[in-house]
Amino acid sequence: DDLVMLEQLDAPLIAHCLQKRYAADKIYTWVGADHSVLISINPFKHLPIYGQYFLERFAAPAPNRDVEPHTYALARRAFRGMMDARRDQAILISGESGAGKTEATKQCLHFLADAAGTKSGVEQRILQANPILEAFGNAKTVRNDNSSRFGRWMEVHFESSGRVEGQIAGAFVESYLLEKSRVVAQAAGERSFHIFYQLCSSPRAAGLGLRPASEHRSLGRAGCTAIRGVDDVADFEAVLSSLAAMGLGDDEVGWALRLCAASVHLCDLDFEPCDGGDGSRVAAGSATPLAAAAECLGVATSALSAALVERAVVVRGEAQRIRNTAGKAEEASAALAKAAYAGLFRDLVRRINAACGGERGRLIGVLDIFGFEIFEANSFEQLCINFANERLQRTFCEHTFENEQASAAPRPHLPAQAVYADEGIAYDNVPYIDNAPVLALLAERPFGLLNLLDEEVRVPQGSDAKWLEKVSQRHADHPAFGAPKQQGKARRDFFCVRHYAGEVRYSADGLVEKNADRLSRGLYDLLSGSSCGLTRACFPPKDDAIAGRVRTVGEEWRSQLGGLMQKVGRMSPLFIRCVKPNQHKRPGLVESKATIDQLSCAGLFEAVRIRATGFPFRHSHAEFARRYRWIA
Ligand code: AOV
Ligand code: MG
Repeated sequence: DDLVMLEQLDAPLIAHCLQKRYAADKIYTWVGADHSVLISINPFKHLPIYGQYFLERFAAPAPNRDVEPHTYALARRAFRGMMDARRDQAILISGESGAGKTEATKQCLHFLADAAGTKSGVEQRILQANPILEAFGNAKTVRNDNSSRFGRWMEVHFESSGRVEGQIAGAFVESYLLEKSRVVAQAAGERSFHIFYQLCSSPRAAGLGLRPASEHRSLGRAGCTAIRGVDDVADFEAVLSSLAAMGLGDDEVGWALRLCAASVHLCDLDFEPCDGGDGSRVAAGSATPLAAAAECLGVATSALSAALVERAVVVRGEAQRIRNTAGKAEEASAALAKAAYAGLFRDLVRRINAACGGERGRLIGVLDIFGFEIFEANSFEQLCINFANERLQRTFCEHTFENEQASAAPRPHLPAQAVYADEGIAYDNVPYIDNAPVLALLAERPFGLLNLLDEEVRVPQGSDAKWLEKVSQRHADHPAFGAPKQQGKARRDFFCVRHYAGEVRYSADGLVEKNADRLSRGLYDLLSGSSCGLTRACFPPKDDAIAGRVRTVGEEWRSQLGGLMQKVGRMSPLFIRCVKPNQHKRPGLVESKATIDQLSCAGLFEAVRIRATGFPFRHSHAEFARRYRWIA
């Protein structure tokens, strides 16, 4: 059950052991006796190891027996750590797309809700938040039928004193980087967010002017509207009941669905050039979606079409309106669709927090972030996602290698070697791969790729090509950077980053625009002038006076992630390292090379060795005496 117990600690043996366990349906394995690192290998089938019986079994493990590896066991360890050591705990879940992070998150939350439930039922609401987040934030990708297209940090707060000590007090969820471009278009074989297909297959569709998903451009063009084994109709019912549980009334649910429908209609609009091509208008054939979109947004049809075919600019201090070409009008329409949906998502998260409220006492946080991604075409989204995974990997390194080899209680100021030397223990340092250089390449001020991309948003006439030129010069010799190569006549807009989990080829095309994420003032004002109060509340009127420097998407994300990592740094971390055994979502199949690559990229082989050679428990004499004196 624990890799550290192996007699030999070489990579092939470790991999062999995991493979054998997997074949016997033992998908979980500990790394180290302190049970703070758990490996999970996606079974791609339902295993009878969850649910009430197992929740109870893991909540009260038999005395004098080693605890079996399980997500429940790790969650219990977090709970005990919080109660006994009185320290906040962070469960950090990582792994590539489709490896099982979201499932592990749900299992941990389920355990906590069950182990520390209350009479108020707040733990039920916390669990009910999940169907909503998944419907609005998950989608089918080629990697995963239920891929999280946003990152989330979920805090469960516990009462820290009195008779109710240890009971759940509330929860808080923060969401990151919703991939809103998916609202408009998807890669072949992928879907937009689940909610759209659920809505289109429900009786409510007709009332919103929606037809079957395949007939809408933003839902059907990628050639995939149904997922095998997924019942959109039933899932929709679950979402509706979860929304009700969060306290949304019928009018609010109706509003949320109208915003979804508006996004769909906006993407169905066609524009045709007029007046010699300088201007454009909504094509005659698009009258129906135009009217439907306007109605769903609560704005006049004429106001909507005007906001799409014209934009306001300030020339020499004077506001002027210039006309959009058909192409620009289409972009405006897509931008509006994305903004409406993103505003809705933000609002739903806010409502979930209001319903689960109660930030007090101690907490256990669970981080379920989009996994490391390598697609055919990698863009801004992947750059941000992979950056986050690098940061997470860094935290793992710090915790496992540097803390192990460096400081640890009771003498945090001393490197571990010094402690070992002091105690007369012989110890060899284990070398490991440090991903600090990649992180520096991506985001070290002032010349990191993302930092320079922010600059490019601000300089006049900034462009993808100029940015690429700059970074290629600046980082030509960086070991983790691959500058674009001329390939025949092909455009040189690709560059490579050697991430800890593999080399990724990114396209520079569109990076600046995606980072800027500008919604024109006219479109924003359209939303904030909606006749629907709920929409207005999502897009409060902007005051020109306070509209200062706008943050880029990358900056916002880095600051969120930085804040999170700081918070996590003050907590005791626990890690679930999810592994995807094959790319075909098939049970029982382990593709050795890819699996070993994941283990090795995640630094797990070194982690096993370090934990076996090191001494993870380092109590002070006083602590030891307090804890174990009763034995004597
Ligand atoms: P992810 O969260 O790591 O990917 P998920 O947790 O969504 O991956 O898992 C992908 C799929 O694998 C699930 O929908 C299940 O079908 C299956 N699966 C995962 N864990 C288990 C388990 N313990 N038991 C049974 N089936 C499982 V992404 O969100 O794409 O990075 O962005
Ligand atoms: Mg996920």
